[in-house]
Amino acid sequence: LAASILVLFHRLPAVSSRNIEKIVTKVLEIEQALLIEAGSPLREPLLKFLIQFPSETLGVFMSTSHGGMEQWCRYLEYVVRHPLSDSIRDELENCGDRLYYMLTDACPNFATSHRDQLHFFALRLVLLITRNNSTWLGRQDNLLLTIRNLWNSEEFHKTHHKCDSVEYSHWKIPRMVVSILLSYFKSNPNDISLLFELMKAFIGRFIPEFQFLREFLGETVAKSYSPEWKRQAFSDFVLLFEDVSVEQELKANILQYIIIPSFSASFERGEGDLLISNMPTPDIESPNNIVSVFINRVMNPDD
Ligand SMILES: *[C@@H]1O[C@H](CO)[C@@H](O)[C@H](O)[C@H]1NC(C)=O
Ligand SMILES: CC(=O)N[C@H]1CO[C@H](CO)[C@@H](O)[C@@H]1O
Repeated sequence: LAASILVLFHRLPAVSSRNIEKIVTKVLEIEQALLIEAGSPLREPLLKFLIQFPSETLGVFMSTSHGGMEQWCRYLEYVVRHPLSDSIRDELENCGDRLYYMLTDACPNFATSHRDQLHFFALRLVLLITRNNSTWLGRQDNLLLTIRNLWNSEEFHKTHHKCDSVEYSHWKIPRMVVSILLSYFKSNPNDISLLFELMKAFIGRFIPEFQFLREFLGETVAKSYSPEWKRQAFSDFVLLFEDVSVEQELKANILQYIIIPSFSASFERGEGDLLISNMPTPDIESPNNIVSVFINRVMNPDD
């Protein structure tokens, strides 16, 4: 019965956006009372109603009162992933600032008890948007910088290396962050330092696996990136190698996961000369010859 009432809802002009909060609250209460969620018969009728009011819907779901509530988050994720929800997805792309506020605690009104969930939820939404639109994050400077800083903070790595300090449902956060940043990198492959930073995923013990990152490095970077890109990556690596503030393990990972596989793939394909030097005679020692750079600056850095 409740489902048929909802089916009617999106046909009734009198039911307006002002009722969104009440209706959603009611439906989620019913689901909770009946202990049904994924298979609930109310989900789709409610969705058909909500997609008519994308901005009001997102306003309610990302509001200070509901933004960090798990059941609301799960329902919105269902909506955002649904094939009928183009209107919501388009509107969500306009919410970059809102997502930024949610991630940076710039909304003091959010209950602190919901803070972790709010961060998780904001990252989840960013991930869903980037999966759908690979260029979107490149236009969200603040958001991108915040997520990148999060990944580069020691605190983040300390927290997520221990499963007892993170709620079970938040174990996926490192993988979500890497996935978001990698998707940005794929559209901005000249941001080599970002790819280097992502090699922190292989330091220590994160709970999630980063198989997709390994595959990207092995298949895409090593096998399809140009010799010019690889030369640039190498010279960026040499600079980073000489920076004593960068931890050894990160340097080792960049070498192991990016530089060596990339160079090996090029050598196998006979691109060796292009890679080694852009000079016409690659065997002459020159600062541009990466073999001599490697020997002089990486293997014998004290000379
Ligand atoms: C993706 O995002 C960009 C930047 O926000 C926007 O201009 C573009 O229209 C979006 N593309 C699609 C297919 O939604
Ligand atoms: C532009 C784009 O890729 N849109 C897709 C986003 O994802 C939904 C499904 O989740 C597709 O139906 C859209 O076509």
